[in-house]
Amino acid sequence: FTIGLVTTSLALHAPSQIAASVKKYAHQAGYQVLISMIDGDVNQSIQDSINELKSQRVERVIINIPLESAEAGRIYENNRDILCLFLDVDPTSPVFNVCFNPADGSRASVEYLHDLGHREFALLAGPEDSVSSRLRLESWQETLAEKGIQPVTVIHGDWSAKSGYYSALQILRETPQFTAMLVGNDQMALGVISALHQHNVAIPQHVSIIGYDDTYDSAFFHPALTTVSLDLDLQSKEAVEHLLAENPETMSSKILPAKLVVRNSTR
Ligand code: IPT
Repeated sequence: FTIGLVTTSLALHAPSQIAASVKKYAHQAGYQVLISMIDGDVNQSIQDSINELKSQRVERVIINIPLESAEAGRIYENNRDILCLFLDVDPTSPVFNVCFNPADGSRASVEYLHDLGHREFALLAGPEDSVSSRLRLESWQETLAEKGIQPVTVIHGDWSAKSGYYSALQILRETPQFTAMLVGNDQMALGVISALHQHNVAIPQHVSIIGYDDTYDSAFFHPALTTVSLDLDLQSKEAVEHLLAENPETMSSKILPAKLVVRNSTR
């Protein structure tokens, strides 16, 4: 038996960790995994990938591509002959999904920094076309607004360390009056740390940083990164289990919690 995984770029840490875990749990259940990676024009290529998997007799597919609910619904409608489970949609979307709560960890990050006395926040979100990036950003902004705080700046990277590096340089140049930075993922946070070190901005003495993901490397950044931990291995396990359930039609979606892990990049 074979299940399919349609995934966004495996050059990114989180999706590659998910792919490794999906393989592991599928193998344990006696299934092979066919992986189709999409990097570029998402809308056409997802259907191409699904068609390719169908031609190899794959009937159950995990989709780890950021999709707004309407797009995900369209993919579901156009592929009623197979079972699609989504990993990167709004968890309240009606499509079958296993996703993280986008609000709990984001809210906890703001609360934690606010309790430490921070009032000047720079926000470095992920790409504008990613639903998870958008939901994390909205939750940061909502929590800050409840405290009467307007962020010093909001900018978008592309999830890569390189974009984190250049975004941090831009923020230092244009709006240097921040004491805390919320970053949409750990890879961008890695680039931010590098840029701040180069400009002799001490972390956490001058600036506190919180990332998002807690991928395997994040505890070994310098300083060890405070971040919102997503249990990607658990997400993959739940996804494989749900997808292979006896009667998947009766299976409901599942929302997984995300929690703040405090290390040395905040104070
Ligand atoms: C999400 C990661 O948090 C982010 O770092 C980036 O890798 C992104 O995936 C790529 O799409 S995790 C996803 C399951 C919401």
